[in-house]
Amino acid sequence: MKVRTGLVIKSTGSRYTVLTEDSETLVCRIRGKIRLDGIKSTNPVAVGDKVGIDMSGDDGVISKIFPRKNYVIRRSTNLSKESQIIAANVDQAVLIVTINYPITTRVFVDRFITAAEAYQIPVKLVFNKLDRYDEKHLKLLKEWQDLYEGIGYSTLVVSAKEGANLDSVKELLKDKVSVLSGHSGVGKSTLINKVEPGLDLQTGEISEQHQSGRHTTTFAEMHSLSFGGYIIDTPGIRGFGLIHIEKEELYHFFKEIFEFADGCKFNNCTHYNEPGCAVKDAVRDGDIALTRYESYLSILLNKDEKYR
Ligand SMILES: Nc1nc2c(ncn2[C@@H]2O[C@H](COP(=O)(O)OP(=O)(O)O)[C@@H](O)[C@H]2O)c(=O)[nH]1
Ligand SMILES: [Mg+2]
Ligand SMILES: [Zn+2]
Repeated sequence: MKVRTGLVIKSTGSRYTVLTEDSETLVCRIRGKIRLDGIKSTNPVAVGDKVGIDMSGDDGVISKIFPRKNYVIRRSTNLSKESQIIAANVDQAVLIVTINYPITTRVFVDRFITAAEAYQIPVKLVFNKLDRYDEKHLKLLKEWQDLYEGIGYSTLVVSAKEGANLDSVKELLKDKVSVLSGHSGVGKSTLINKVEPGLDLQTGEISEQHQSGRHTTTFAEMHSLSFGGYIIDTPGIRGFGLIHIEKEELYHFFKEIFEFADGCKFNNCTHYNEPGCAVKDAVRDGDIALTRYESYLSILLNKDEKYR
């Protein structure tokens, strides 16, 4: 029996497009149930997976998933408790942020960062729509950049529409597997098209609303970049789900909070209402940004369960 290996670049739930080692594109099925990493998931194979394909029949059949470096998962939108693997073997998570048109909230950004930290995937922030900002927005933009750069996240400011700073985006993406996320309308597709014109992704459609409906499942697709690397576009997926993080562990994924937590009186401090909390002291002294602490509390106390 002939066995080949390849990279899953597209998944529709029942059919998987695999780019083989010799650069052939095959549409494959899965045989039976493949379970991996003990995850109960609606899709055992995800974009980014390296797989073994059994070529004995007419179709290629995925018979093996190679161990994953990491994976991104989210809760299903349907009522079942199953989760969906969005992508595997990701090198970095790029969040497209707009100060306005539409507004991206701090909590959204911080939730994204927290999840990426938990997945051990490096985060990069790309602020888009520079061309639309007035003085007030530019001031906010500077504040956001200073805050996140200060914590250790690199940022870029671009205008996908006007083509400003696209070289830096290319440099960021070159030779890496990047998951691109951000609210609907922030310009993900526009940016990808500008960086890789051959892709010709749909823009300006409010298709995400439709796609994230209760009964539809969305699947990521991986696009190969001519200058090296891959982008994983995640239509309908606004952020990462925040699952598998214990409350006591949450602060590990807020880098600057983690640094101060050593000084807390109790070693199981959740930095909420415990006495002798060095984190709260640091917030009061301005050493930890209030917005970051608010995001931390909002996740800790599960204030916005509705978030997806
Ligand atoms: N002014 C301005 N508009 C942009 C920019 N990037 C994208 N847009 C517009 O924002 C809308 C949503 O863009 P799209 O790429 O579809 O966003 P997506 O939902 O994140 O994929 C479209 O009308 C784009 O033309 C930008 O840099 N400046
Ligand atoms: Mg889009
Ligand atoms: Zn504390």
